[in-house]
Amino acid sequence: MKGADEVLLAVDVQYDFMPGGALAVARGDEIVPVVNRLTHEFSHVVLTQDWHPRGHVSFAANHAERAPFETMMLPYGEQVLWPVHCVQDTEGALLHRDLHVPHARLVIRKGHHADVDSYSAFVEADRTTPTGLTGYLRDVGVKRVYLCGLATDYCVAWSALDARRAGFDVTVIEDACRAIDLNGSLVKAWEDMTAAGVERIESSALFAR
Ligand code: VGL
Ligand code: ZN
Repeated sequence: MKGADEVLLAVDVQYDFMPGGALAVARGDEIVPVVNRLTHEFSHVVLTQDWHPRGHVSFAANHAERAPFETMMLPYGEQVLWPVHCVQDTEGALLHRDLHVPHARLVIRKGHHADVDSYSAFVEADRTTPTGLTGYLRDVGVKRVYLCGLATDYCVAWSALDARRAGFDVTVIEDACRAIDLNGSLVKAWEDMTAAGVERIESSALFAR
């Protein structure tokens, strides 16, 4: 059992990222039992929840003549335009009901500012607005962040990179993640994470210890 200085961050295990969801991640549902097994190994679990207002800038539908998965320049940089997903207080934004994490301490909701996206659980896409997670984790003495969830190449990768920037040791549990994989984003994400010193493991490595 992992102690208080190691946190499991389960990213965006929500219906809109499951097969059939608004922004479906292929085989995203397969991670749920893996994440459930993992949560038993951690006394400290934190969840994230993508949580957008309906008028969110990342939705293609909120821009004239734009289609999902195109990119667009916004004041803070290039933004992928997504199908409408994880709208606050909708069914699609709910955490998967089979996710069993009674002891999760904190749910960080991100992407709630209408004009800024936030893949990262730590810093919004303007690269300046903190979510507060860094402060929380430092305050409670966390040294290493283990990541699982959806999607590997967006919210998991951005969170992993920001966790490194904040000075945490970081491990991504690969078989407890699934990717969107848009225009080579998955290969790029792993290149960036590896270069940043993110450790990459399979969940079996944790159960064997
Ligand atoms: C995500 C795209 C848009 C994710 C969230 O959870 O990876 N991807 N919003
Ligand atoms: Zn989103």
